[in-house]
Amino acid sequence: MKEVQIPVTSYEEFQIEAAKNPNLLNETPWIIDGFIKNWPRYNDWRQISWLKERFGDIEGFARAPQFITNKNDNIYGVETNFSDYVDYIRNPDQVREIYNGDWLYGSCDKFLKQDMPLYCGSLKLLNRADDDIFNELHPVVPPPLENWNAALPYYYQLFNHFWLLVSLPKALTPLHQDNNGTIALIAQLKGKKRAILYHPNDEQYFFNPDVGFMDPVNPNEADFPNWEKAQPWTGDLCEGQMLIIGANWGHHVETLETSISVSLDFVNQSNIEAYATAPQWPEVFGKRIKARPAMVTSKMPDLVTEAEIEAMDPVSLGRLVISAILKSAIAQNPDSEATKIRRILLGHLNKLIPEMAKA
Ligand SMILES: O=C(O)CCC(=O)C(=O)O
Ligand SMILES: [Fe+2]
Repeated sequence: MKEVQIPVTSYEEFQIEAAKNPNLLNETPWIIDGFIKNWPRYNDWRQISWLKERFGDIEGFARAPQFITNKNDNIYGVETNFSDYVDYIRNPDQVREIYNGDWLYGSCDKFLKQDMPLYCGSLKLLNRADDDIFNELHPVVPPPLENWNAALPYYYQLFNHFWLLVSLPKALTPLHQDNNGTIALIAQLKGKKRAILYHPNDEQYFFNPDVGFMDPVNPNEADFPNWEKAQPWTGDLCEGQMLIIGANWGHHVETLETSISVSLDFVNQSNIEAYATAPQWPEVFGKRIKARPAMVTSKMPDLVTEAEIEAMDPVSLGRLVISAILKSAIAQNPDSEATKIRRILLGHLNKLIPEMAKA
C-alpha cells in the first residue's frame, strides 16, 4: 500500500483539531511541533551529562535491537546501569572494555559482527504518577488531550511505561504495539528518529500469531503474505517534536541521529475501555498476587481466600482485586475528579467479572 506521511502540526493547530474531534488519535497519528519546548526543564533533559549525573545509578538493559518481536530475530545485549551506558554512547568502540562481563543475550564477538548499536531504550525512571519528574515535563500530555493515568491504580507498575531512551544512529525498536490499549507518545528532546506506523485495522497484515511482527523495511513474504495491504504511515521525528500514536497502532522506530527521548503510555476517555478490557495488566497483577497471596488476604480478608486465589486464573484475579481497590478508593473520596475516572474503569471491569465475584 502506498505510504502516507504522518501529519506534522504546530501545537496551536493540534489544539484546534483535538477540540473538534475527540477520536482524532484513532484516525491519525500526529507529530506536534513546539509543545515540549515549553516543558519547565526542557533544556536540562536535553543534556546527556545532566541525565548521567541524575539517573546514572538506574539499572536497565542495553540491547540490539531494543527488544525482539519476531521469533526469528536475533538479539544481543547486556544488563547495565545508565552511567555505563552513557560511557558506551560516548565511546561505542570501547564496547568490549565497558561491557567485559557476561553478555545476557548473545556474545560481544557476535554483536560486533553486525552493525546495530546497543540501545538502552526502556530505562524506567519512576513507579508512581505523582513522581516529581512529571512537574519537570509538565504537562506531559498536550492539552486538550487528557491524561487519566494518575487515577488508575498501580498504573506505572502494570506494564505501562514512562521511559528514558538514549540511542545512537541505527538503534532500533522493531514493530510492536504498546500494551493495554494505551496511547503512546514519544517526545524528541535531542536528535532524530524515523517512525513507521500501521493502523490497528492492518494488524492482520503486519502481525502473524505464529512468528510475531513483520519487519516493515524488509518484509518476509512467506510469513506476511499480505504485507502489501498494510498502509505504512511514515515520518521523521525531529528535536522539539512529539509523536502521538493512538491505541493499538503498530510502530517501528529507528534512530537516525544520536537521540534523547522520553516515552509515555497514557489513558483517557478515548481508550479507557481498551485499557479496561486489556489482558496484560490484570495478568501481571494476578501473577504477583498468586506469588504472594497474603498481600491481598491480609488487607481484604472478605474478598478472596488463599484457596480461591490459587484456583483463579491470573487475569480474572487481577481484575477482581483492582475492582475492589477501585471501590474502596471511590468510597473514601466520593467527590474527587479521580473518582469519575475510577467509576468508568470499574463499570467496564464489572462487565468482565463473573457475577458471583461482584457482590
Ligand atoms: O523511540 C523508540 O525507539 C520507540 C519507543 C516506543 O515504542 C515506546 O516507548 O513504546
Ligand atoms: Fe512502543
